[in-house]
Amino acid sequence: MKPPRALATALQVLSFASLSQSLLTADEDFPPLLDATLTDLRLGLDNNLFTSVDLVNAYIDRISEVNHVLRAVTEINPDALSIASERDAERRVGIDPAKQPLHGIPILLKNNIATDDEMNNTAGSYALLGAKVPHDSTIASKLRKAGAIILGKANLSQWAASREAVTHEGWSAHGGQAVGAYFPKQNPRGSSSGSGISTSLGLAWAAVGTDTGGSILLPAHANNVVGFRPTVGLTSRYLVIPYSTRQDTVGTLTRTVKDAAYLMQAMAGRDSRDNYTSAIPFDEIPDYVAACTNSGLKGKRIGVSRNTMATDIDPSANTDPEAFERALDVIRSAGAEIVDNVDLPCNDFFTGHSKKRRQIPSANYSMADYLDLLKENPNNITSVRDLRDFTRDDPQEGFPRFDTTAWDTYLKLGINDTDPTYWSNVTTVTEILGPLCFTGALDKYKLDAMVHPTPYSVLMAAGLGFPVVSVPLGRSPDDSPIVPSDRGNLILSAPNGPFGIAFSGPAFSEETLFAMAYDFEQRTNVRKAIKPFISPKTELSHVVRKRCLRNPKGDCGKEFR
Ligand SMILES: *[C@@H]1O[C@H](CO)[C@@H](O)[C@H](O)[C@H]1NC(C)=O
Ligand SMILES: *[C@@H]1O[C@H](CO)[C@@H](O)[C@H](O)[C@H]1NC(C)=O
Ligand SMILES: *[C@@H]1O[C@H](CO)[C@@H](O)[C@H](O)[C@H]1NC(C)=O
Ligand SMILES: *[C@@H]1O[C@H](CO)[C@@H](O)[C@H](O)[C@H]1NC(C)=O
Ligand SMILES: *[C@@H]1O[C@H](CO)[C@@H](O)[C@H](O)[C@H]1NC(C)=O
Ligand SMILES: CC(=O)N[C@H]1CO[C@H](CO)[C@@H](O)[C@@H]1O
Ligand SMILES: CC(=O)N[C@H]1CO[C@H](CO)[C@@H](O)[C@@H]1O
Repeated sequence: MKPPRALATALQVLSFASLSQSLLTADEDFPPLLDATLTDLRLGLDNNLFTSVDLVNAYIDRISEVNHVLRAVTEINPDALSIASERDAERRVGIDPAKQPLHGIPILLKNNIATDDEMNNTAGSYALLGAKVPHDSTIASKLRKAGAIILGKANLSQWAASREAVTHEGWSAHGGQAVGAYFPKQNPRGSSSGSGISTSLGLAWAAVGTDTGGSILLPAHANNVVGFRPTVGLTSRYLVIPYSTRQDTVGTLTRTVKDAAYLMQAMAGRDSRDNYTSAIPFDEIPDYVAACTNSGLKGKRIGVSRNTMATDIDPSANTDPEAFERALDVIRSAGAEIVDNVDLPCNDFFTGHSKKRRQIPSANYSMADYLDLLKENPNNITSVRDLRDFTRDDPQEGFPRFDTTAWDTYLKLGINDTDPTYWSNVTTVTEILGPLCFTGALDKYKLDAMVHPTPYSVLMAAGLGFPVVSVPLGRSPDDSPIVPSDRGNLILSAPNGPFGIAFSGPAFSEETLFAMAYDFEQRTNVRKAIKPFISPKTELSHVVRKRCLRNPKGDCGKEFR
């Protein structure tokens, strides 16, 4: 039987369209780099629509378009293009994307995660410029094994915010002042500032950050990206410039929850050179990517602590109480139970007169241990005292406008973790925050997690070393006030300022956090609706077109004829 005439014409048009598509590549075939996910990039690479060299070129062009304003990236890996062309050659021979999902994918590292290559690892200082590590940090080496291309280093609040008592967020002596892209002079929050900005604008597929007390969560919140802060010990800190051994954790800034799962999967695991990783309770890291399903919230019990949200923990916070209530409705409609008004009796621990006590857990600097590992150390820096002295003496370090008050305090107290009172103080603190507060509440109310506007999730997790994931929730309305930062010439909140919502759980509950965060993200999907006011224009189509015009006979195939 012949198909009716109209249908036949439609079929003809269809097949003509797909035929012309296979002959001609259109700009729309390339994933827009502002939002490209790992799946988008994998598909394009694995189908030869573009190469890793194209990707690296596109990202370098995008960085150079905006970096003079945003100062998000401090160094580009001089070897990035040659590594990309090695990955391209490997892909032509054949790779197993299931085994190496990050194969040929460019990422940025916060400039405190060391690589044994041409790049510096300075935490944004001149003190460590030119210093050399004996080999890659464990994180960098795991990422390379997963096939990733380390594209460059991202700016940060200098020394991950351990230099000044009140930090200039996003500023480092060597990297300059990083700013966010959602309103002019936006405080990008810190300390993984460049990692948040770069990820949000598609200057790389994703970025790695570190979190001691909000350093992944707050930049994720302010820059409209997903921030994943794993349990301290899930990722190795070996050859990562430390702030506090007890609190530091290496995590991710990505545009989607599933991309965080891919990146965490590549980074998590035990490492004999960081004994905190021996606390990992499973022999094999759970499948975080598989945990990302559309029923991740179903049947979960999730607590909300109103007394935590009433504290002055972070008055800045571009938060919107109505958006948060709507989020609770989304969570309920996904089949989770919200257990409201959970009492967290430790809130005053973080505020008012007892504020000082929260410094106890951070008092140890393992800085000396890190410095001791350096193969080359041009300024002979071996201790926090040397760092403080160098910083005060070298005019490039911006002292005294940028001070050294946090170091001064620790040096004056003279305490470290060999002090007999250190560990008993830590035990006291974790008891107050844990059984008497957060973990106590999880047990008492039988909760899987708690949910709060992101800034309210920071301190408890930091004190306990627990995991948190922050997901974009909204933007401040056009009539919201313009609030300056208390440090630097920056704006803390203003119209269009993004904010996030955070799920917090007990130690090593990452798999459950991924499930809940993914489900929530799929139901709300707000990131793409929030637009930066400045954004690079270079796309993969431009780079591929340029390559094909230059060398039409190369491996261009039928593109852009
Ligand atoms: C690292 O620092 C050295 C010393 O200042 C500099 O010469 C070099 O260009 C830097 N490396 C990169 C990749 O920027
Ligand atoms: C790591 O080593 C320190 C100091 O030796 C010790 O106090 C701590 O309990 C160890 N951590 C783990 C997770 O084994
Ligand atoms: C560092 O120490 C070496 C060896 O003692 C010395 O030659 C060099 O001048 C010192 N560098 C600085 C900047 O003090
Ligand atoms: C650590 O503290 C102890 C006791 O307060 C002190 O004797 C020791 O010198 C300190 N060590 C370091 C590396 O500062
Ligand atoms: C432990 O706490 C006591 C009392 O608050 C304080 O005097 C001491 O300096 C603390 N020790 C350390 C290592 O933080
Ligand atoms: C790659 C890049 O643009 N680096 C810049 C980082 O910031 C410093 C100081 O502002 C500039 O000198 C670098 O060129
Ligand atoms: C400066 C300082 O106190 N460093 C100590 C931090 O903790 C490590 C052990 O984790 C000690 O070896 C350092 O001496």
